[in-house]
Amino acid sequence: MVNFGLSDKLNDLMEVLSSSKEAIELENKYGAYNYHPLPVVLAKGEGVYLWDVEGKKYFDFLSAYSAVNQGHCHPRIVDALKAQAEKLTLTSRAFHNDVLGRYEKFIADFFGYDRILPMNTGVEGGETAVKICRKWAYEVKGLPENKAKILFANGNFWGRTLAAISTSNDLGSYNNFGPFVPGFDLIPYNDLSALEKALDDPNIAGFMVEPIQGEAGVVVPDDGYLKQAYTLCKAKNVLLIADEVQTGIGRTGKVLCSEYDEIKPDILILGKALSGGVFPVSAVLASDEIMMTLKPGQHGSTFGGNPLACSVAMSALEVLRDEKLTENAYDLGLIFRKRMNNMIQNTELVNKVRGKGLLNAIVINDHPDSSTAWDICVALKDNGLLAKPTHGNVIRFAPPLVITEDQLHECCDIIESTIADYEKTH
Ligand code: IF1
Repeated sequence: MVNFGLSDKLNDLMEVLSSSKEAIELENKYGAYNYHPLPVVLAKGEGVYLWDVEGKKYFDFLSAYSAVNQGHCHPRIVDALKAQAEKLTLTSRAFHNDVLGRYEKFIADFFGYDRILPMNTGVEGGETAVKICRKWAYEVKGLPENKAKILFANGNFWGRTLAAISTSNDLGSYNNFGPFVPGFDLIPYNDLSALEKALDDPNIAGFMVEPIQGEAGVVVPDDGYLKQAYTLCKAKNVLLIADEVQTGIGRTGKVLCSEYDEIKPDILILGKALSGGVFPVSAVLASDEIMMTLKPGQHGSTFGGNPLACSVAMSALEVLRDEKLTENAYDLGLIFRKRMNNMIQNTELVNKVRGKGLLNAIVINDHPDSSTAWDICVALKDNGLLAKPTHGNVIRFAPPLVITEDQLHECCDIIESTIADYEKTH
């Protein structure tokens, strides 16, 4: 206990404040500067709420980039974690375990695929999908060795590995990390004629795409884009790979965002909320024809498919289903965008709202390099709501899918009053 020579209450406050300041100082002193977090130190999470070390309560409107769809520390998921953690956490895939097979059947049936390859992070899911697509291209489609190409859309984001940044057109993601992984071509997002033209190349193996581009600023393509992209790919025997790491698990008001276009991606990548934010869990799902091109020893990971991850993921998917979180996301998303669109009528500061379900964003009417979006997020924080800008002047709003209608209205009140106050004072 540090004695600041003040009254007990003040002393306690100073103690906690110092711990908040201390936490940031420790990160600044010992951690890599690969993030620029909002100035808040969180200590507790429950449902839609977060508390900082000073005990201040916030609504979480980022959900750890859509990894906490089921709400922070969901009791059913935490219980599954605890129960498994006291039995068996990791065997490696050198041996079988009594959870993996049950999980594989559960998730394959849940999403309607023949097979799953379990991994840990979203980007490992993407890497796995790229490898499986290439393997299929050589051994099933019959492309010439090392000639397979996979198409990606401008503005894509699927992680930070060298393959992932090799497909990026965002300087901040790839600058000074070369040389890059070959075999990837970029086309404009939401542009079917560009895709059709690119598919004339006989060496195209796959098209990997997000149904809504999250990092690019919650960019929603035209209705039917994914459906028509799928049709174009099928006509050329090209695999459509859906990166649903951020849009999946109920986030956009459907279990998978691809469902809006009534398509079943050839390869599906899941991550983030597949574990409810309790543990790193990702998965790649595909048909027998595609998945069985991988033979023993050709791909894997130490933690991939570990009993802890499998138990947590089954529980996280049960919560999604049993608590009807997808339906809630759909219904509350309509309410949220209605309120935000009403807000736009009364402010110059925001000129657009976009999204599906509870993956939404507002576009700030200022230069992308301005600090306005950041400053508004700091003001939102002060008013009890945590959100973060993505790509300059876009603020993403993505609360846990457990949010109630009343809580949503309370958050809209906070957003509207913060925007109004900011506009008055700037
Ligand atoms: C960071 C962004 C979001 C993803 C999609 C795969 C992955 C991600 C659609 C990889 C990860 C995270 C990464 C995290 C911040 C966050 C993010 F801002 F970076 F782009 F959500 F939009 N596909 N997104 O969004 O999953 O390997 O991270 O588990 O790197 O800063 P991962």
